[in-house]
Parts: sequence; C-alpha cells; structure tokens
Amino acid sequence: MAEKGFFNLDICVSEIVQKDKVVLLSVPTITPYKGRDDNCSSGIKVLRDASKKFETKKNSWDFDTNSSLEQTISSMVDLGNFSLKQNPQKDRAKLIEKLKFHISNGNKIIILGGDDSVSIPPILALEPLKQVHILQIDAHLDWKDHVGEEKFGRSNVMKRASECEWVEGITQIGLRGLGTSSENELWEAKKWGVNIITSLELLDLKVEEIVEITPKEIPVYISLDLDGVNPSALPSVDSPVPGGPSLSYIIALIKKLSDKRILAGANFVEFSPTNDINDLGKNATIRLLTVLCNSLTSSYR
Ligand SMILES: [Mn+2]
Repeated sequence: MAEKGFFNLDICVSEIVQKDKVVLLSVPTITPYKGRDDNCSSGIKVLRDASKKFETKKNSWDFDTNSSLEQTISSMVDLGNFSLKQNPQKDRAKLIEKLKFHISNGNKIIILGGDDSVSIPPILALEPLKQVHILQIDAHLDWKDHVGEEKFGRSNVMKRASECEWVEGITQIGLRGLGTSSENELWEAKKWGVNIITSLELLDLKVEEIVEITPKEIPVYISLDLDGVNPSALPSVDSPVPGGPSLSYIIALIKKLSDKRILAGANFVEFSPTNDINDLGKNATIRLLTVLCNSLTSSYR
C-alpha cells in the first residue's frame, strides 16, 4: 500500500501544484556533521503516522486557527519525503531547485526536517522573492561560519542566511542558556544588523510588539527550530534548553504574523522522537504544523 501523507492525505506525485496550496516537503537530513548521531531523520515518519488520528476530527473546530481542521487540511499538499543521494552538495542543489520551482509558482512552502541543516536550502531557495525577512525561533544563535570543514550544518544556518542578497533582515527570538556560540559570533550577528530578542527579553514583550519589528511590505519566512519552544511543552528535540517561550506564545505569534504580514513559508526542524515524553512533543509539533499551514493559507489573502 502506498505511503500516506500528513492527515492521511495522498502523497502528491505531480510536479505541478495549484497556486493557492501550501506545499509540504519533508527532508530527513541534508548536511549532517560527520561523527554526530542523527536523532532527527526518524521523526518524520513518527509525525506523519501520528497526524493520521486527527483525520477523524476534520469537522472539529480548531480554536487555535479559528477554522475547522478540514479547512486547514484541504489547503495542504504533501509532497512526501525528499529523496537523498547521500551527497550533501548535490542534495542541497537539487532541493533548492525543487523549492525555487514551487516558490516561483506562487506556492507557500513548509519544510519539515530533519536536523537544523535542513533549514539552509529553503532560505537559499527564497531568491525568486527578491526580498525576504527571516524570523528565526531557536534557543541557539547558529551563527558559526563553519564547524570543522562544514559550512552548511545545523550551527551555520543564520550565518549562511546572512550571506543571501535577498535576506534583507533577520529577527532571532528565544535565545537562552548555553549553546556552542561564543561572544564573537554574537558580535558578528549584531554587526550584521540582526534583531536579537533573548528568551528573557521575550518575557516583557507582547506578540504584537514582535510583529511590529518585522517589516510590513516584505514577506516573512519563519525558520522554526523546535528547541526554541519551552521543552516542558516540546521535549522531543535533540538539544533541549531549559526555559523559553511557551507553545501558546509561539502559536499566537505565528497567527498574529499571518494577520499583519505576508508569510513566505516556514521550516520546522530538530524533532527527535527518542526524547519525547508521553507524546507531548509529537502532539505539540503536529499542532505547530497545523497552525503554520493555516497561517500560510490565510496569508495568501
Ligand atoms: Mn537550536
């Protein structure tokens, strides 16, 4: 039997997708650091399987999106798993080409990782939009130029984004605790002009105030590392960091952004099923996917 997609949708095999649909593509990994365990690629199947139970709730009212679940699901096209050839450079090029095709067609994209290295090709693929603002939600800064020889891994995401001509601004929220970033990288990010709002600074800010600091006329792309969310709501990440914004805060922020701004797309990465507790992270991630998809659809208007 053919593999089913999110919410039991058929996996779409056609290249051409209707312009007003949100396309979802999962990417198990793209540029893993050598010698580091891959705890995220197995998460994709876990999430697709878990989402199937919501198929029976299509007529239920979704209080987070203010619509029926059916409405959200009907706007989504699941393209299934991106197939990897285990050659990161070629895989990235092929993924960028595929995403550029959909972006040029007018589709909004959701990319599901995989580890955070999966975030880089979608940002590189935003070129046809000419101007874009990146909102990154993450516990970590990700401004390392390279780790060993590697420049396209999970810690290099925002550094690579900053080098794109079409990335006119970056806002990073949720930073906290100890990652691998040093003061030098923080300084470099600030020098570039990144608007950094730490997890502690978020405590004093309403979601409207975050939306206000993103530009009005330029599409916003959401780069969501799931470890940005408080691990009490979403423990299933590879590098959990204590503290951080609640799931409701992030959902409210995504909703408010879609009301006030044009959304270009989103990625969400770092789901690691082995760290989950009582399916909390799995359900939270499917909730975020649902809200993202609904928000991208309403952002077409
Ligand atoms: Mn992170």
